[in-house]
Amino acid sequence: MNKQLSISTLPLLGSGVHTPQYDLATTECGIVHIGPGAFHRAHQAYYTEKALAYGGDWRIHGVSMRSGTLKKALANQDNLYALCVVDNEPETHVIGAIKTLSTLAEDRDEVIAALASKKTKIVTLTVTEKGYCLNAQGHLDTEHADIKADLVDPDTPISAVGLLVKALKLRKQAGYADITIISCDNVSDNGKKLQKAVTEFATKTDETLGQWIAENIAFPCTMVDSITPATDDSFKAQVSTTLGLDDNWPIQREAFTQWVIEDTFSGPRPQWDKVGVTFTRDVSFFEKAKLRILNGTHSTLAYVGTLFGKETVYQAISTPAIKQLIANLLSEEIVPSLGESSGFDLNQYAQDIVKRYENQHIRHLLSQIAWDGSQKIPFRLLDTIRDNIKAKRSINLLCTGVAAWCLFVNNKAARNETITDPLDTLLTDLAKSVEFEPQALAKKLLALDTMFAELSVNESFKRTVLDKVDKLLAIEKQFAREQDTQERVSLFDVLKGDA
Ligand code: CS2
Repeated sequence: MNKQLSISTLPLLGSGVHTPQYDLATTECGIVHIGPGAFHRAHQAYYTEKALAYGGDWRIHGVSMRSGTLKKALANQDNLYALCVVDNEPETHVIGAIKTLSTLAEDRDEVIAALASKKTKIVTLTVTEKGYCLNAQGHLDTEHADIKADLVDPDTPISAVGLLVKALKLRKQAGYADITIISCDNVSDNGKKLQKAVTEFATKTDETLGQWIAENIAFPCTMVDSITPATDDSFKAQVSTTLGLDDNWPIQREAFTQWVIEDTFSGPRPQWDKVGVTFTRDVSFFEKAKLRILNGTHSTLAYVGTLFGKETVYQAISTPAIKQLIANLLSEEIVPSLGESSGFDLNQYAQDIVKRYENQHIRHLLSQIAWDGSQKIPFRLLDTIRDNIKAKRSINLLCTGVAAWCLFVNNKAARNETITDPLDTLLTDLAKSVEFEPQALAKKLLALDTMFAELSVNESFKRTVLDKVDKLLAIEKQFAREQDTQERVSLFDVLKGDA
């Protein structure tokens, strides 16, 4: 029976395990992170862990907006956890950067005090696309239930935006403007959109607060990247063996990791620059390239791969017909949408990302990437479609991902399976209303202007998606009949044609 990972059992770890290189007993928090999920613990917490070796009170106070699961899981291990790099050259790091974990519902006063504290100089967020409560135009969705509730009662916020405004109101009263708020989510222009949402919300409650935030608080844009599959029991068991200690919630990720941050701060920061973080004046090209090339192909793999019976990214990209589709989607439609940027070899960047998908050590479930499609697809595929329509380039393969999502929704609903998406009830009801007829459902989904905005009335776009729905259904039946077809048939040849 293993002992539990904790500060007191760290000395039992073998020399091959990287352990905190700063004093866990005396190093205080300087960062509050909202949404300490697997990606935060694999990415920002890793960089901060390494930067802590260069000094400063930069440990993290993690705040879960709803679930108390993480706080409970790490409570008896001093919030330490193992981060395992699963690649050709594996590594194991014990991360101590997270000093405190709170849950907003249970620890509201503690959370507000941490956000308002003079010691806190940075707030980072990974609340996923849906956590920003934005509408299809990228503005604060004042019709969102959480935003409406917070506007009625701004002193007991339940949304991330409302919580930030509450904290900034206290900081304005105390004169603590030296804080930077950093979105670390896959949202285009993430810092700008967060700043707009926060200032719009603040102005509705107190015009001078909105103005103070706009004039004093920096919301830098970022690009974040590292493939971080969910933790499963077999990985947990493997970590216990590796460490010789039990860890209730270890994290795994690929070796590749990248963090690009716009260099506009309204206060101090950890020495992230010393541990590989890139600071730059303009993040937009990095962010657009990653969102479209990686996340756009990820979502396409998730829905097309699931349709053809694949379970993981590796299985999907290892299927010749699907790999060719992704290669053509990149070369014919996504990379051309990005234009040129000096010193940035987009074709090599795209090839490197496909190579990352072929990492046999990573079991990245398509079902995980398929979550929240109504929130992800606008950033990952629809913006690229808009640019290609404007430039009169093909959108056939981009629309294939949208069509595959329509079929994904239909199949989940028909099997009475939960669709992990903020619009789950609406999506399921729409599928039922057309008795799971794919074409009829696709037409109803494409009419959702909260997701498709002006594309919901673009006849050419809708015709193209409906054409891909038909073609995917036909080829799905052929693949089901003849398993080996997946080796021979060129999905690209089937799907490249215009409607
Ligand atoms: C994935 C991302 O789950 C998903 O939607 O596409 O989490 C992806 O793994 C990361 O953005 C990679 O940096």
